[in-house]
Amino acid sequence: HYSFFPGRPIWPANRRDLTYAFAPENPLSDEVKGVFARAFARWAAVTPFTFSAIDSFRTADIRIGFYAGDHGDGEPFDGVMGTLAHAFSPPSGHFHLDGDESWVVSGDLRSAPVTAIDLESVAVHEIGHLLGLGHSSVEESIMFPTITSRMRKVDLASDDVLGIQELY
Ligand code: TQI
Ligand code: ZN
Ligand code: ZN
Repeated sequence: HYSFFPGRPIWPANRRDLTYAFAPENPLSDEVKGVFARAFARWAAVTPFTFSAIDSFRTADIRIGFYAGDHGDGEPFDGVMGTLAHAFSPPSGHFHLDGDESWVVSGDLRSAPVTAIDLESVAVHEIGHLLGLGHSSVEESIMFPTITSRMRKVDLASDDVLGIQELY
């Protein structure tokens, strides 16, 4: 079953068209940007939200960056494996990914390195957190707190949809 953050924080009712931007210090390929666009689209399909990429990192609602190790928010990343990414509860919009991971953007996960992590799977999970979902006890759920290397799980389960539709 789905859960929420303590105090049930959500994006306020006048914030449904959210913008996102990538940290200017690590330019990303269009392919990587496309992965995030697809991940946002999965949530947009079942919520009142729209998500648009903009150039201005400073003014975007959701700010996405890849960082290695200590990156100034008190939650340092830990190198390969371990913590992969973190996102903060609404309406913070901070979405950080561990720059030391072997992120897989496309292609065959079976031929990827043993430590490869599917970027879209992690992005869909973290966007759930950005919107206010905590972890779920349902194994099929995107918000179930287990991901293994070379695993791909990108489709929202009915538990994820019920949870987000209770919030919005
Ligand atoms: N990052 C954790 C996560 O996103 C950070 C975290 C731990 C967290 N407890 C939390 C965030 C409670 C919000 C609320 O869950 S992670 C998974 C999963 C991670 C973990 O790098 O460990 C995924 C990133 F769910 F599989 F464990 C992506 Cl999909
Ligand atoms: Zn961080
Ligand atoms: Zn999580």
